Amino acid sequence: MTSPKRILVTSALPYANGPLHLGHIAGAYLPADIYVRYQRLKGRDVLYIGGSDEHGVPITVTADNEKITPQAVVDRYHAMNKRSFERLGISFDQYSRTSLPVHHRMAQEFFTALHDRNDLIVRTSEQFYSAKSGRFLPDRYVEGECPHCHYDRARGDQCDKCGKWLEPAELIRPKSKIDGTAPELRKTDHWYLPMGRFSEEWRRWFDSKSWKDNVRNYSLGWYKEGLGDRPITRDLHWGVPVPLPDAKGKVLYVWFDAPIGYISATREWAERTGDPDGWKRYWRDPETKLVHFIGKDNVVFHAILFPMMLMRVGGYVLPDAIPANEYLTIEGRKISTSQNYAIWVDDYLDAFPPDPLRYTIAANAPETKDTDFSWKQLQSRNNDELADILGNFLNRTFTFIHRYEGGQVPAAGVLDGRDRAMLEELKSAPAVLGDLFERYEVRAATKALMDLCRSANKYFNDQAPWSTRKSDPGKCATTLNVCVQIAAGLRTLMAPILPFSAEGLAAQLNLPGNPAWDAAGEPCVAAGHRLGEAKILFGKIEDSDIAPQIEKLNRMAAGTAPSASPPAAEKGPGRVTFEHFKTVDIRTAKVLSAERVPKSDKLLRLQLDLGGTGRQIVAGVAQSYTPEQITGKTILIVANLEPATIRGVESEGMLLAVKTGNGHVLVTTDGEAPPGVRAE
Ligand code: B3M
Ligand code: ZN
Repeated sequence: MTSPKRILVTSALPYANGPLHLGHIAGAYLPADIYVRYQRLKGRDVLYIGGSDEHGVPITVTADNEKITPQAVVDRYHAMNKRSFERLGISFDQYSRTSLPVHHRMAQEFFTALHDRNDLIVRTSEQFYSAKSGRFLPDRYVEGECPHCHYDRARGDQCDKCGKWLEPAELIRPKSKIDGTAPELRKTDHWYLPMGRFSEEWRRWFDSKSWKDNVRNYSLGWYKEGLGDRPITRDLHWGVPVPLPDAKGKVLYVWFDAPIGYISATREWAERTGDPDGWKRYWRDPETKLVHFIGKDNVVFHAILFPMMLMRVGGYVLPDAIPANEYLTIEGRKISTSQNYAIWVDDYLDAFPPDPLRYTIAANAPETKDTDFSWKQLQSRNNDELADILGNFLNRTFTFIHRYEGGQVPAAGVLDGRDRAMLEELKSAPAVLGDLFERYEVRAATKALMDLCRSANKYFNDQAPWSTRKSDPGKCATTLNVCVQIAAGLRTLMAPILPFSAEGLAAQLNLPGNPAWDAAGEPCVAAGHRLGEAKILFGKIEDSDIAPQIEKLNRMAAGTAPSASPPAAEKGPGRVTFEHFKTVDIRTAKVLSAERVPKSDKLLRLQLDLGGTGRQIVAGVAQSYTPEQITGKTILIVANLEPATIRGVESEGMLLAVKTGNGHVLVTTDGEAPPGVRAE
């Protein structure tokens, strides 16, 4: 494979309209980050671009719902998502945003270039207009009766009940969602990209490349339907203004401006790094390899619309690969933000370190079909693979050397066949893994990495240094030396997928500095080298750690969980109505007896008096209260929580406690209160 002169990698720009969930990560971010980290280790000139998509109707809808400005919405979620990516180790060179002036200018330049070459056409259509609010109403701002199934809350563009696509004018008794009035239809002008006109030019380019099946199929599906004329402007107040004098109140369609965001972000990066023209190298030199990482719902925009825009404006590189992923489901269900069913990245990271998630998703990436994430799977991938294979191998090696060799790497003697086979396997690993990364096959690369760890662990077992230490000290020294060479190789080979652990490993190896991919297969640690302190790299994930997460998902599935919102510290869980609050049954309860739940250091099983009736609950306060300390107290519980089985023990309710720096403090009543009384 000839290597490209430089690589420009993009990940889809997430709407700054809500927090990130695991579906986002599996689709467009983790695979891209792994690819980029690998290319950096290869020493390639690679630039990784991302940012927030800050335009589009969903953002104005959120703003209207919360009665804040669209700018406030995007400011909040841009900051939040940028931070979530950092916490997860998604290593953008630039994380930009499309509300920046540099982006508005860039998007307007594109529109003007197409307009000046007569590549756009103007059309008049009818659109709903609210006289009361003095504005045009985008399709999803209008609701009415579906002409097909008579569902009474169909939107202007689609009926959610029967799924049919609608024209706004087809709705029966339409109503504005903003002001409740009956909107009128008004004539309005829009600019269209006549995609049909350019479709053969596009097709020739498309056929000259090799694409993933899903990219090929979605794109050709669109193409065969006829590309037609697509409007690229909208009547909206939020977005990039159309740069024409007769286009007041009109903005560019979000899917026109958003991909240009990749270019503006590169410009922002170039300016920030003191090389204002540097973006041109990446976008205008045909020797750049451009790779778009996206989810499957974004295929046609990246494979057809954006390349066509780039072709017509001219002078830009076109994508070389679009490794689009399928969807990740969670515990067998589709992720849905509108139905509040998801695992939020920040919620995960508040409870667990980033690498186990990166590893689990990478090992099960939805590359060719939808795949499922479950908490049990995270637990077993972490415990059975990261901890018991990789972690175990490293830990055995290091503790052995610290205990018996004073922390210094012993010299290797004569290698036997087993040693040589192991070193051969290490030697071929950079090319094996590298080929898979080059082909965007993260799943297979992750498996190959763990297979190497498995071999290493087995090698340690087979060579049994604990017994050769006495019977054949030379052989023992050789084994340990080989193990350290493998550990040093692993530190580089695992870095794309497990960057945080790779850093931890580098410290334990006492090997600072930037490793090089191609050298990872060669022994590089000198005899006598002093190791750093040995530490456990991967802690175990207990049942009691994932139980609350599973419970949270069950509540989401049952529709009883609070909806997604910024972390409590930033915003609080949001407001509830009094009616809603009244559905939560908070009661006093007296603790009659308590005992520890076997094999758990966090859980207590409590028997409660609820004013004449008994109740059993399981509470995670065992690290702050002994059974003796909690018995006799009057506490507050949520009495109507869905029952759950925690560690095999039935729990019918949840005790209220606050988390402090060093444990939990129970919420109790100020003064005497009988058990079983409802809080109000
Ligand atoms: N914001 C859609 C999405 O988040 C859109 C991607 C833009 S990529 C230029 O799925
Ligand atoms: Zn319908």
